[in-house]
Amino acid sequence: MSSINLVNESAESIALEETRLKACSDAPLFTRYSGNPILSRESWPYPINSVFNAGAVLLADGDTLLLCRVESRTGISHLCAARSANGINGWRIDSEPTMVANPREYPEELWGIEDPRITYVPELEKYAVAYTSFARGGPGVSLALTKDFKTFERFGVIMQPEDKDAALLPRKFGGRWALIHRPVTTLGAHMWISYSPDLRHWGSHKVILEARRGGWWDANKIGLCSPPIETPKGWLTIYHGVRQTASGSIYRLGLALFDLERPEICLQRGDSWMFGPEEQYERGGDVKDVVFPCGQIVDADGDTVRLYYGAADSTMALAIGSIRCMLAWLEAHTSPVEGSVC
Ligand code: BMA
Repeated sequence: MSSINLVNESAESIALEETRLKACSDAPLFTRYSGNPILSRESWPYPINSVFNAGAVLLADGDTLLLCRVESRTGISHLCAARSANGINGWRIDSEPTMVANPREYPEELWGIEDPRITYVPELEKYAVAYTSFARGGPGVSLALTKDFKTFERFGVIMQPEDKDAALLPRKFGGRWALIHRPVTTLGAHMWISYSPDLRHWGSHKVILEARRGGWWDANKIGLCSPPIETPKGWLTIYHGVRQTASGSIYRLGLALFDLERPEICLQRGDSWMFGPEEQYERGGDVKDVVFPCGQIVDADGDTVRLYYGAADSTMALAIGSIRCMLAWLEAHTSPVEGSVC
């Protein structure tokens, strides 16, 4: 398995170029960092069970912030921020949980909060954190705004159970905010978009990407991974597909592209998965055979993508890809689209 050593400054540019060339030809489109996993329970300043499925954002001071899902030894998850100057190592982890469930005020958080996706919203000059709130009714989507990842303005549950895998798009469309999410309905576990004038009241719900059926790698259950990336060709979107097998589920990653101005319109969808569990830390853990990104950072070159993903619901790992290559791969591997839903 090829991997790159980003810590070795002298080898970094060669390794990144190798990564780009390799990524343009075929899957996997992402090359794992050789020092994976980058965060694990041993990294933590207080006792935990596992750290995984972190949202990611580049802060104004250049630090990478990961808002990690941390499962404590009660089994309940909270969120904890880890900051690093290079996004690879030297993580400074909050000494206490950064955001914990508050079931007194938000009963939908009774069994914890999970899997945050972070979007910087220039119009609000705030980060929007869409996360899973978990309680008796099942998982739902909750939203909070923050400027500093220290205090959070909570909006409570914005999509009732069963719903998860949500991210806000960073700007309005025709005066309305847009949220991608994954409700489970009688139609199945598909990806939807909903619109809102105020981030509180949501409507105009539409299916945008359907789980395939039968033997497909993404049959029956899909969901958004990290927030879509804005490119000149459209919203480049990494999603997960869940393959049910006799020995359990396999979580792999695929690509789709949505219209820039009308994000409910699917333009392209890759036919095969482009990244899946291969390494030991992805194949074994609390939940085996899972790669689950909730965040990525696009570097200053506008092309290099640092994808941060939970591995086997146990640790955090990093893989490097390229927007140019993902778009080229999608062009070459797309299935024909009929109508506006892929
Ligand atoms: C999904 C989510 C993720 C988790 C994955 C694999 O349904 O709950 O948080 O990583 O399952 O267990």
